[in-house]
Amino acid sequence: MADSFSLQNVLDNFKSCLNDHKEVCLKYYISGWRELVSFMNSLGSVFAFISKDAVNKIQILENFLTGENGTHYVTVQSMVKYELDNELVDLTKRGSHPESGCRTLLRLHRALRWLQLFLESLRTSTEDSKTSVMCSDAYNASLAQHHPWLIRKATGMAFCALPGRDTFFEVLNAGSHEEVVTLLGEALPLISEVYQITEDVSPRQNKAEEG
Ligand code: 1Q0
Repeated sequence: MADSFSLQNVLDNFKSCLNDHKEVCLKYYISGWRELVSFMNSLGSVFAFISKDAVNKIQILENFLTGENGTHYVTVQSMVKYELDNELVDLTKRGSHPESGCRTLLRLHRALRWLQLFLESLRTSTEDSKTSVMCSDAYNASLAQHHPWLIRKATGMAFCALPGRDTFFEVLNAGSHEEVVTLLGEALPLISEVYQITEDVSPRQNKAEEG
């Protein structure tokens, strides 16, 4: 993880994510998320409950990657195949494999959809756009449908604590507003491609989603 957040670091990780076979490398996927979490941490403690959950999920994937079966966890594709072939994915949370790579990845994958929507609206926003509105619109169109009422309420309150658009652009640490917009324009196709390739990985993965 870098010492301080920069949008460029996020971009670099998602750029490195896809290998020559268009497979998603878990190592860079994880690093990309770590960067994003470090950014979220800089926004204040009101986001701590989100950050904690994200770090927990990132850590689960990292433990698989560095664990004894790590060679199966190099790409999302190999992980899904390995876990499904070996019946390591539970259909219910109370099963014997509650924290499989597949279920953990799916939570982050849904969050990546939120990110994609949020960044796109940030990129096309105008001076009077509100980050909290952009953020919650993106959330309602993605993650919210998977979250219970309490989480939705807590998340909605956290969004209200987001800095305004100007400050937000500054914390992104990527130069002038124009430069940020350019960089967002470069980052978005990469994030979208990683999202889409993960989405297409396995029709069986969706069946395993609640496991
Ligand atoms: C900048 C504002 C950050 C807003 C983050 C939006 C996502 C809201 C997610 C709310 C999660 C609430 C905590 C608990 C959720 C879990 O119940 C849920 C399900 O897990 P489980 O094990 O119970 O089935 N977990 C999830 O859905 C995973 C959520 C992961 C969220 C990861 C968010 C990381 C955010 C990064 C900041 C991005 C900054 C954007 C701008 C950067 C520009 C490049």
